[in-house]
Order: sequence, then C-alpha cells, then structure tokens
Amino acid sequence: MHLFYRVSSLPSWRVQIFLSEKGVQYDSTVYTIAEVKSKPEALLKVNPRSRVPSLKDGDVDIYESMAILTYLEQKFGALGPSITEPKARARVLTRTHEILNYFTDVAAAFVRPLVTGQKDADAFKKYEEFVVELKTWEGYLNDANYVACSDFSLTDTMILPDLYTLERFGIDFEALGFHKIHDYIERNRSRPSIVETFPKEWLGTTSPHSNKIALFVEEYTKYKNGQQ
Ligand SMILES: N[C@@H](CCC(=O)N[C@@H](CS)C(=O)NCC(=O)O)C(=O)O
Repeated sequence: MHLFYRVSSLPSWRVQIFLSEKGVQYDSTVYTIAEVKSKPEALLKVNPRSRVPSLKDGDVDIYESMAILTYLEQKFGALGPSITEPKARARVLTRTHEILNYFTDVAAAFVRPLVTGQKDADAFKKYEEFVVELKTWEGYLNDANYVACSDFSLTDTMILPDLYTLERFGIDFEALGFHKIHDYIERNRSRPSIVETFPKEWLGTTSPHSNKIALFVEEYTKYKNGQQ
C-alpha cells in the first residue's frame, strides 16, 4: 500500500490517522503543496486531479479522502469495537458527514481570510457561525469521551486534525469556554496515532499566524461589549 500525502493537509492527516489506528504498514510519498500543484507524474498516475491524499493498493488506485477512508474501513474494519451497532454506526456516519459538510467549511470560512490577511467584511458573522459550530461539538462531547460514541471512531479521525490545526492558528478553546473540546484535544494528544501523524515541524513552534486570531477575538469581544 502506498499513500501520497502532504504533512498537515486535513484530508491526508485523516487517512494517516486511520492507517495508524489499524496498524497498517505502508510506503509513502510526501509532497509539499508546491510539489502537488506541479502535478508529479507518480501522483498523476494514481489521481488525474493531482491531489492528496491518494492511495495505491496493489492494482487499486483510489483518491478523495472520504472514498479512501470508506475503502479502508471495508478492508480493515471500522474503528472501535462498538461501532458496528446500528445506532453507533448511524451517529458515526452522521457526524462524519457533519464535519465534511459544516464544521470544516465554517471553520475555514472564518480562519482563512485572517490567516491570508484578506479584509473580510463578514468576519464577525463568520466568527459567530464558527462559535455555533463549536457549541454543537462541545455538546456532543457532553455525552461521551469521543465525538460520536464511547469509542474512538472515524469521526474522531475526521475532527482531530481540524481541531489541532485551529489550535495551531491560535484558537484557545479553553479561553473561549469550550472546556470539553479542550480536554478532548489534550487527552488525544498522547494517543499513538496522533503522536505518529502529528506534523513534526509544529512541535515546539508557534504559527506566525496565531496572534492574528487572538487579536481578532479581542476586537470581536470589544465590539460585543460596546454593543451592550
Ligand atoms: N476533496 C479532496 C480534497 C483533496 C485536496 O484538495 N487536497 C489538497 C491538499 S489539502 C491538494 O491536493 N491540493 C492541491 C492543489 O490545490 O492543487 C479530499 O478529500 O481528498
């Protein structure tokens, strides 16, 4: 099995966590974003769109992270002993797709303009939408130690890369009052699949963008206080 991926790419990281959870040995080609965009021949052979992650399993070529994860689940079994129980399975599928269709997009809509330094007239509104999403996930963590059920599942492989990336960009979940999310990311920091796949260059360093988010939250808080 050969995985083409990029360090810290959310869809790549999700596949890496799944493979690590299952203890699957695989070869890999690690690209930078510039290399992916330059459409390397080896990647194009597996994925004509030249995107990561892409997977070669013998003579099977597969791309699109959700397709890869579904393929891997069928091959190696779902994560977590209780996940085949229909209610747990339904929750894992629903919440996994909630991340793909809401959480990641809402978080990116807020964070991306700040990080890239674009002026965004809707920044406060996007931040409020992001906070609503965080409240939803904080609520899910009231019911269990993991985001979909009592065991580590596919949904955890989906959301943890988002959460560690948001933290890297300066979101302080604890300071914002999301104590369950804060505890959840702290608890999982030492999980072997997270240790193994965590971007090594992030360790002991801070993102050059992290203070932009902190400054924005300060500005937003002042604006809200001024409204009262
Ligand atoms: N929907 C795809 C997204 C894959 C994707 O866009 N990956 C990015 C890296 S995070 C990429 O390959 N970008 C290359 C480019 O933009 O040309 C998936 O879930 O796998």
